[in-house]
Amino acid sequence: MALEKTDSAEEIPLSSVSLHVTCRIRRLASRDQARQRLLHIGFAPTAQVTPIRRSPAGDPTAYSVSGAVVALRKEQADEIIVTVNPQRSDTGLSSDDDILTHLSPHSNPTFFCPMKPYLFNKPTNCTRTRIPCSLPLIMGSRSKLNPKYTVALAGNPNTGKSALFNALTGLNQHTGNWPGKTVAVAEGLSMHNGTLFRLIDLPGTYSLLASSKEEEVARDVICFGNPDVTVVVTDATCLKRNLNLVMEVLEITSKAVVALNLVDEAYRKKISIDIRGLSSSLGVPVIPTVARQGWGLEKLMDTVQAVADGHHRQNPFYPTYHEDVEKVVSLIEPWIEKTIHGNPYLPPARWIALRLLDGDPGLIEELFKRFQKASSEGGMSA
Ligand SMILES: Nc1nc2c(ncn2[C@@H]2O[C@H](COP(=O)(O)OP(=O)(O)OP(=O)(O)O)[C@@H](O)[C@H]2O)c(=O)[nH]1
Ligand SMILES: [Mg+2]
Repeated sequence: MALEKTDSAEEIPLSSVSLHVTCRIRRLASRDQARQRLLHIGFAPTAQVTPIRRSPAGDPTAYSVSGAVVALRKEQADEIIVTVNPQRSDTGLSSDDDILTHLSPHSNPTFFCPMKPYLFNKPTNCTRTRIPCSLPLIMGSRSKLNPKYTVALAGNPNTGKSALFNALTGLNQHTGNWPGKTVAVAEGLSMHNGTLFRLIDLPGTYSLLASSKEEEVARDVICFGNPDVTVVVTDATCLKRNLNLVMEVLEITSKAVVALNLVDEAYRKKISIDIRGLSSSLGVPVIPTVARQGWGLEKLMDTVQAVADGHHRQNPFYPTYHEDVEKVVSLIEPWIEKTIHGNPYLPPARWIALRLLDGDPGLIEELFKRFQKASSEGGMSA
């Protein structure tokens, strides 16, 4: 059914919008986890969406949203309330300025990417040293070498985590099942400026509110693995949807670095990004990279090392929530603080308080297990 709307203010479900008609999301009718999931995959209020393909059976439909293509079932699209904007056509690019302006209301909303494309093909001066490839690397336990720092590579699916991991570790890597889960995770070693790093290539995740086994593994490493540095690998061509995970990670650890990957693609699509502004808004370093070419990796590892050594002043962005939420958090946070007693393998008390309010059953179960383990090992007060 072709949709011929002239009143752009009329709210309709996304499922009723015709193919190739661009619309803007007004609100989500779904609640709780279904709502969170839609937000995490880019269906956020104010985002532009274009239905681009429908399966022969009529369901699901592929949508271009926040610079990516995502398939939704009709019942999910029914819950997304949109208005059709007949003037604008979707370019497939995200309006990252919305979120960046939100992050820093005083920052300049014009964006620039200072790189020139020829730079991406230039070989970089490599100071990493190759390590003998016969190292027995199985989740660290049998490694004869003692890496000084553990670095987790996190990020949305397809942002180039494995490309980055391969470029940094070469053949010095091993893939094994994560303990207790049938999910393959690769880890490897990389020597940089004389310091040995253990890198973990995590499965892609949109959020720490995990909804698959892969996402649970990524969540467990970031939340409970106490990595020395978490590198969040983001896709510069659809930054907006990637920033959700960045902000979730910043709530857990200040020892984070953002790798702004795929800047070659962003340049090709004429997307410009104010990297310095982004870094100052997030309060952590943002390093542009082209993992496939190995471009920017020296600077990335220099920065990772500086953060791990504590030589980089981090001032991460912490979101504040509605005053009712903040009131409850302020009531339970001191109790949690007293209970976890600075245990490094448990996330900060504020984060735990917020997750208890979220009510994600999988995460609460995991937290409970960790609490029990930590208290049986004597790491917590009563
Ligand atoms: N143009 C370009 N392509 C890249 C870059 N980094 C990675 N890629 C490509 O992007 C695709 C996905 O890269 P992966 O490294 O597999 O992404 P990933 O984040 O590990 O993906 P998942 O593990 O599935 O979450 C591959 O085809 C890479 O070659 C980059 O900087 N520029
Ligand atoms: Mg990968």
